[in-house]
Amino acid sequence: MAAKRVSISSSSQVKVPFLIGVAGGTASGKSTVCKLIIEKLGQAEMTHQEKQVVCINQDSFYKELTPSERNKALKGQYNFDHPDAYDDDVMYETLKNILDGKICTIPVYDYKNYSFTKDQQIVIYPADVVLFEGILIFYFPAVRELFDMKLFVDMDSDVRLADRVTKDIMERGRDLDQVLNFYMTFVKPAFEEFCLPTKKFADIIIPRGADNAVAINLIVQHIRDFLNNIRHNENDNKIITAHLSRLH
Ligand code: UZR
Ligand code: MG
Repeated sequence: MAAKRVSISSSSQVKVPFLIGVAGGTASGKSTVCKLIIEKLGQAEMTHQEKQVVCINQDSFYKELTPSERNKALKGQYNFDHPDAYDDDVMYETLKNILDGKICTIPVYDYKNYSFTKDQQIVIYPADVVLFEGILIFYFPAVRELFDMKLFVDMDSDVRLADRVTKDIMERGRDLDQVLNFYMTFVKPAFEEFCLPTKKFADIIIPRGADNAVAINLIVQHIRDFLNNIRHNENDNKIITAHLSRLH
């Protein structure tokens, strides 16, 4: 971690972002927590290049389905909540590239078609803070080690199921039978087996998710301190550079 901070203040000006992982069960409020953090930092209205804080989703790292897996998915028989559904190598490589200050392109997942959206990619420009959210982001050890800060959004499972039903029907084009079947067969068992045990890796657990204004404000203050520190370092750099150029 110390080595990463040094390169922020180096004169090469490579941005080494502060990487925050936001995990939690389905419909726990991960995306809303990320949105609130970004809004409270005053980042929501900025363009991608101006943004100091960006958010990416683990959905972008689903493995492409084979035709037979796609058929299974259509019949509600494919487990999207299992770690094997994700390409953790690509996830790791992408986060490494982001941490190296490289511009990255990330595919957009389309829940209605169980595939990636054609001709649409998100471009991630070097940012000061990157939020990475998803159900299993603390599951893969190599990925887990990349985070500077790990948050786990903890929400009552009845509330999560209720929200998941609404979300799947309204946004993901599913019907009630399909949603409940998916939930009981895959989502709930996988949460208990793979997601919940990763709570122990979190630095901060946020009870009641997005409703917990105190926790979110504390996290936002921590990010602000981090960003202010970067600005200080950048200013120090400019002063040192000015001094040096005067000496020459
Ligand atoms: P969040 N998921 C789908 O419903 N359809 C897909 O094509 C891909 C993923 C679900 C997945 C998981 N489970 O529970 C959820 N299923 O997306 C994670 N079935 O997303 O954390 O936003 O709820
Ligand atoms: Mg979400």
